[in-house]
Amino acid sequence: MFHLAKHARADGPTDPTGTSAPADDLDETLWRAAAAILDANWTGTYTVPSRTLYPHQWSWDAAFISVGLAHTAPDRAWRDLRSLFEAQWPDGRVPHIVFDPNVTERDYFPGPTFWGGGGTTPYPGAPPTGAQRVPVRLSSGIVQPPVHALGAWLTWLRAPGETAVAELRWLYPRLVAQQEYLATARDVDGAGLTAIVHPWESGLDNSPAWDQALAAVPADLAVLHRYARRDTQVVSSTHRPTDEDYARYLTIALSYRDQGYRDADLAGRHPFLVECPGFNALRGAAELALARIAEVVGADPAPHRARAAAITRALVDRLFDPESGLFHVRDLRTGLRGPARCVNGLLPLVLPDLPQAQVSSLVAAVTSPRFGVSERMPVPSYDRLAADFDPYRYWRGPVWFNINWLLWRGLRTHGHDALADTLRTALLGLVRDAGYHEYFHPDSGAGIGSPAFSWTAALALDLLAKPDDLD
Ligand code: 2M8
Repeated sequence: MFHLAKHARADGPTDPTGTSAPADDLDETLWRAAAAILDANWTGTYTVPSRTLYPHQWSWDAAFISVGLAHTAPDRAWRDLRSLFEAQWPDGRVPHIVFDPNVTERDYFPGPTFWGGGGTTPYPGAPPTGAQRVPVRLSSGIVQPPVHALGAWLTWLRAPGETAVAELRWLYPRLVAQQEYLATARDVDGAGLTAIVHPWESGLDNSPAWDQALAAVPADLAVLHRYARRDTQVVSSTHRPTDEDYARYLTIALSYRDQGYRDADLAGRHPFLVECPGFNALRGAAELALARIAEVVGADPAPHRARAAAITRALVDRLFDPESGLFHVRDLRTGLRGPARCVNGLLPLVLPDLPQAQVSSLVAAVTSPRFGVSERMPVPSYDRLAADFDPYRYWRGPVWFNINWLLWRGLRTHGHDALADTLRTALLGLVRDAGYHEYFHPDSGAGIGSPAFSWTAALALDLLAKPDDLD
């Protein structure tokens, strides 16, 4: 076990002159570089994913970031999570972006005006901000995968103590409300799985997983022309979604917004409703983390364990395809499972009670030519053998650090330690050679996107520390 306490600071920036030393000099260099990125991206109350591309707070980024901060600055990990949950809506949803009022609309699109349809309230029915200056931050109205209970639990494990218990007490009812929202308002088919209402809710925004369901949404370029798309002004358009797909994304978001972000009767009126295996696997993992948190704060862990087991069963029943050996998305508008083999189809590995047949099948996929992990390369975001595998375009081929960190944990959970070690070697090799990029070319390993990306740095800290607990 790595001596985490040596690196943990109560608050403020990580001390670059600290004298504690990880196992070897190379790791110390990597450690300090990662900690420095988290310092540079810290705003005072939370950490931005990237100063240049994502200048607000993102939901699942905050959870991954907390896992890294737990090693270097646990007080900041708790502050980050608190900051996000202070923007939780009354119905329990945790918005996917919480906006910084000091950042202009020009610096990120879609910003608060888009999501607010005028930009004056953080959620329908909220008191106005403006003149009264109600201290709430504006947000988007969609969600991201609920990795926060896991982030909170791992933060507690890595830096336990009285403060951590107090933070868990504050967070626990809010995490429960988040899960409750996803389990009720978003269980559109009543089969025990959450439906996402927008590809961006998956976190794997532009994945081929959504292509089949998206094809039914009109690509209305007039919608696109009403707004100024910013991403392609700062990143090559060959890396980002096509204009047609981006028009579909805006159309879906506007449909949800213009109906007040209501979830009742979604099936009859919303153009995109999909069950995602990655999202639901992480919801199951969140229940298991909540069971552990419940034990610390004096609540009953049993209902959380029961819910996790029910999610695992529903995933296997509804989203596993015995022919491909992977989990696939299900389009609730047609009832069809999507054909694309995507990395979200591997994520149920994070569930400890996944039946052995599915575990074996997913492990075989991780080592197959389609996803083929080696000491040189982690798992790509999409099937390498697919005709439309694209090494540059967002989530359609490149390697992402957060997904691989989750798979690393999943492999260890199921006792595949040697394969997990191979994956860890590959991940650390990537950042050693290329730096803490947002994502990586799946053949050359070259860094792409933001060069100082928070979750890459945060999760590399966790890999470097190699904690031996997997609770
Ligand atoms: C990417 O998503 C945002 C929209 O939410 C974007 O492309 O502008 C995704 O990679 C998402 O998973 C991530 O949370 C976000 C911020 O890092 O960037």
